[in-house]
Amino acid sequence: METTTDLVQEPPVDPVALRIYVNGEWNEGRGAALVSANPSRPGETVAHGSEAIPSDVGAAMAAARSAARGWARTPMHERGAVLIRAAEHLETNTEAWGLELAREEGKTLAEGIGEVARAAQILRYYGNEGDRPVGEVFSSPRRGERILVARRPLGVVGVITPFNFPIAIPAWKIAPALVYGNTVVFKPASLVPLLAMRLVQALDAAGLPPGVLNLVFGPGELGNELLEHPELDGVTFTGSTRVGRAISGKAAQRGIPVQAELGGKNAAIVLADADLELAVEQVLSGAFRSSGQKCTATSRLILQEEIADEFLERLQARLRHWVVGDPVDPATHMGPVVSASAAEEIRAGIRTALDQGAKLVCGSTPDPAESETCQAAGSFLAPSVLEVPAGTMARKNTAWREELFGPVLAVRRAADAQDAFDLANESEFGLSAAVFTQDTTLVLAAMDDLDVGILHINSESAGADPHVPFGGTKKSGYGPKEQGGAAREFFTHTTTVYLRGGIPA
Ligand code: UN1
Repeated sequence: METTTDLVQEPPVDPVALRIYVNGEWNEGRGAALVSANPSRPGETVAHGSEAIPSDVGAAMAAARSAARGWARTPMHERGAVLIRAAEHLETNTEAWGLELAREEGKTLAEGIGEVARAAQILRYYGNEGDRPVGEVFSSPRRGERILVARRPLGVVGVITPFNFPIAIPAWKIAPALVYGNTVVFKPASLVPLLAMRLVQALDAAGLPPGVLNLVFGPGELGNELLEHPELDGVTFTGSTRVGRAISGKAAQRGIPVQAELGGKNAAIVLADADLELAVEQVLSGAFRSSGQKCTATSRLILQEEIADEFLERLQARLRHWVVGDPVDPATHMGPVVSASAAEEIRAGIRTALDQGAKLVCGSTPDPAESETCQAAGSFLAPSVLEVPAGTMARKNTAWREELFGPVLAVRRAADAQDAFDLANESEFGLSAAVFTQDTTLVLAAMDDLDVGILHINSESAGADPHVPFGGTKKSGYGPKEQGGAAREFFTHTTTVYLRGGIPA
């Protein structure tokens, strides 16, 4: 692995002022100070402002409620037109906001720019929803009658999002919420308020009526305030399984629908007949892009015994030239994780895994001073590969079992394809998996056997297109899936209409 020693010198950028957005107005928060810090450069502030206070949530909910009927009655094509205009704003600002994203979250500049472009693509996809079918028509057993299944919005929806895709995940929740006629109160992760504000600014500039979308910054308690608010009609969340389960429990108690997209412990399975060069490339990308901070990241690698040694050698050879450094340097493959405390937790996970018998193939030792990366302190980690030896303790190893949410890949060996699929299913999570093989019979077996919501054949475990369902099984999700037609299942409910003319048939 290589590290960039000198940080790229750029002109100093003034921190951006953060504002909350309630009922179409931008205001300073009245709560605690909120600082968006650059994880690559200790002490550098990307944006600052103040959190909202509980009464702002009340005001946001009231605004969302009073805007709800008018917005629901606005033709879907008009609602979509706002999203398309917002997409244009994102496209105009892709480079600038992509840079802000890299500075705020720590993913590389290319990934940051790619994410802003992806958010625009999501807005465009939902912006065209008015051109697609919106319900169903059934025949009736009675003369002179048709039965329609129409869709109606839920009403006021809470949107709670994580740090790791600061603009794409908000876009893929807010765009369907709005196009299907809901109004929204949005609480993003406090680590990435700037990109959340950029998305709301784009929608505001696109002409969204006041109250349809509201943005509040704040800690988990503010999320609770939102969840407990009597006007809330549904909540969509992406984040940890622990928080997601608590939110789902609260939503169930209140009897409101919940969509929770949670953790992953995604396996890449490399079978003996795979193209190893392709598989190495894809595993590297799946495991270490965005510093492994994706719910879809490859965090387990299952190698068929025959090719295991060769695969690990090739992986190590590539990692020797993997550049860890400032994400705005074009030479960098991997930036920091989102904060120094996140890095410390991941190091602790590596330490536990090693104590439990895992072997470090390459990467971060638990002690930053001994680590391979010269920037090991703070938020930087080396891409780390740990082999978990076979045995009764293997399934309990932390690196194999727990979502560490960092650049850590746990490896095990499998005797054959069936053994590999069984190992992949040996997880409480079921989000995505990747299988590398050229044998269609094995692909069909993988489709039958692997208990996941997303299966990649010969491509990395991460990635998602806006027009197809996204989400997992087991501990990885709860409630309807996201994206594509699946999003409609969550953001609308059906009204079955028995329709007759006014004159007896
Ligand atoms: C991707 O794999 O590109 O939180 C998207 C996450 C997921 C999104 C993954 N909801 O990482």
